[in-house]
Amino acid sequence: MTLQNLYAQVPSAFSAAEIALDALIDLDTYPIHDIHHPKRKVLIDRCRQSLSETGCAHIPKFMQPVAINTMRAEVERLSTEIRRSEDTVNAYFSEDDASLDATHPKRHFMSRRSSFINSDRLESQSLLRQFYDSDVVVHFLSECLGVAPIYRWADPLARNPYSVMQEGDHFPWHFDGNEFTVSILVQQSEGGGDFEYCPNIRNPHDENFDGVADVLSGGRQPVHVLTLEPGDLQLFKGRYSLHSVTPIVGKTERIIALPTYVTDPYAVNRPHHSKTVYGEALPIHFERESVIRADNLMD
Ligand SMILES: O=C(O)CCC(=O)C(=O)O
Ligand SMILES: [Fe+2]
Repeated sequence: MTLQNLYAQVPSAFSAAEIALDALIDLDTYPIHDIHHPKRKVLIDRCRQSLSETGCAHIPKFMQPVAINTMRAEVERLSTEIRRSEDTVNAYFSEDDASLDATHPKRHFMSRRSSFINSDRLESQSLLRQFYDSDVVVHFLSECLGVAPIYRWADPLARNPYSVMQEGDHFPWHFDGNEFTVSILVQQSEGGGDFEYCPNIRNPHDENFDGVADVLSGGRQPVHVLTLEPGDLQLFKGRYSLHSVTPIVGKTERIIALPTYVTDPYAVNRPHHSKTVYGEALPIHFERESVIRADNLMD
């Protein structure tokens, strides 16, 4: 098919913003599409303040209940695509480095068990994919973060997956390969499944290995806990804030959608990270393995 024919058949990038956003998001309460609306400005100011204080912003009931039901139904239909992985990992998803002292946080390995529906498995009409494709959403998030431009992530597996955690699954302390993550809770477990995080415990100028080591060995001083309700949105700086999800209690799965954003549109997860968390590494992960991280932080 020629490019011209293709353009005749699919929406352009510009018109991609014309998805029915009100079917996904509560635009009456959160008019993120209307750049002159006073409510939008108030919301962005609130998110900015919260992000600078705690590295995290929480917008209750951001999504329409019907959209959450549609996302839950998609996860049910995709249940055979769930990739379960069980492993021991350090907070950086890197391999052991015997040249470092045994007390170094890079040598602190923790058990982990979780499951993802990777982004490349989403249905073509997936609401999660539509949310991710919306330019209105990207610009709104960029303003909340006070970072521009931000991009959708090139990583084909990790860019907007569903995490589906079952009884006993847990995600120990770690940093993300991408800078910014949106979490949309689709279904809460009966117990556990709390998101714990240490705001901005590291930054591009300081890995703060002592502070990280303290939390890995049980220190609770910098730890915040966030409990989400279905439909809530959380915006989070996962590359700078050590974070974890506590073990799931009960038979109900915890389902959460995780659209992710970056400032470098090219870099992807390292192969070891991708294999450990998403169950596989694709050619792109090897091709871009040696891309230097803009922030020089360990991952
Ligand atoms: O499930 C969550 O709330 C966070 C998951 C997470 O940290 C990750 O996928 O990197
Ligand atoms: Fe994470």
